[in-house]
This record gives sequence, C-alpha cells and structure tokens, in this order.
Amino acid sequence: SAIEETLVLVKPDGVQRNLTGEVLARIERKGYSIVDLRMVQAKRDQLAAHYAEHEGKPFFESLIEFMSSGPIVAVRVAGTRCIEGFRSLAGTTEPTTAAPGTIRGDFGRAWEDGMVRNIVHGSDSPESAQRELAIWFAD
Ligand code: DAT
Ligand code: MG
Repeated sequence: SAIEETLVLVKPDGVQRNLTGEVLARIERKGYSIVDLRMVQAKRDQLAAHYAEHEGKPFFESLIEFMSSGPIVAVRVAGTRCIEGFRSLAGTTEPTTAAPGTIRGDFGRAWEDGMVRNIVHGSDSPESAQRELAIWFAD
C-alpha cells in the first residue's frame, strides 16, 4: 500500500481566522493531493468518536466544546507517507513551542483560557486515518 490517505481537519479556529486556504496550500505544495473536502458543523457524537482516545481526560469536554464552536473543514488527503508527512507539516500539539515553519508554529499561540487552539488535526497512524476518515466521510 504505497499511497496512503490521511484525515486533516481545519479546526474552528483555523476556519474562523481564514486559514483554510493556507492549510490547503501547504498540503498541495508539499505534493499531496486533496481528494475530498467538506465543511461541517460537527455533532457532539462525531467529535466524541473522533477523540475517543481522550475520553475521561481533563481537557476532553473543553476540546469537544471548542471543536463544536464553529464550522470545520474535513479534508481527505492522499500521498505516499502523507500521514507522517502531514503531522510534520502541522507541528507538535502545543502551539507555543511548535517549530516555526509548521502550521501550528506559524499560526498558533497559547490563550489565557487554557484552551489549546492549534488550527489543524492530522491522523497519527494508518489505523487512525481509516477510523477517522470513516467518521468524517461516512456517506
Ligand atoms: P494532536 O492533535 O497533536 O494529535 P492529541 O491527540 O494529544 O494531539 O490531542 C488532541 C487535541 O486535544 C490537541 O490537538 C489539543 C487538545 N489537547 C491535547 N492535550 C491537551 C492538554 N493537555 N490540554 C488541553 N488540550 C489538549
Ligand atoms: Mg492526536
């Protein structure tokens, strides 16, 4: 399976700040293909499924609330090693210290309310990618 697919989400902060095009441009510039894309207002159960691994953690409820706070752009991305490759483009979770040159490093920062707003999500493994793509591109 040479060509992988991954799920990218432009989170509500990214959409609200008009960074959708910037994120898509970086994906394309890297050489990956956008094969499907949709804007959605996420449902709670969709988000709970997407973030199931974090259920019970202290930030879970605020994460779901943040992800429900506005529209999301879900993107099906294809390319050789694009799962790892997009994680590299995105940068590390915490935007304060994410490397400059990454999406989170270039556009994210810490907020006084403690909510982590880091613009994008990218699947972290082939298993996650298949599971998450099924959630966001169900029909
Ligand atoms: P990533 O999105 O880099 O895969 P993750 O899967 O560990 O990171 O967490 C999912 C999201 O949850 C992350 O993008 C932001 C939020 N988050 C993670 N750890 C957090 C924490 N300690 N406090 C608040 N929000 C957190
Ligand atoms: Mg994750």
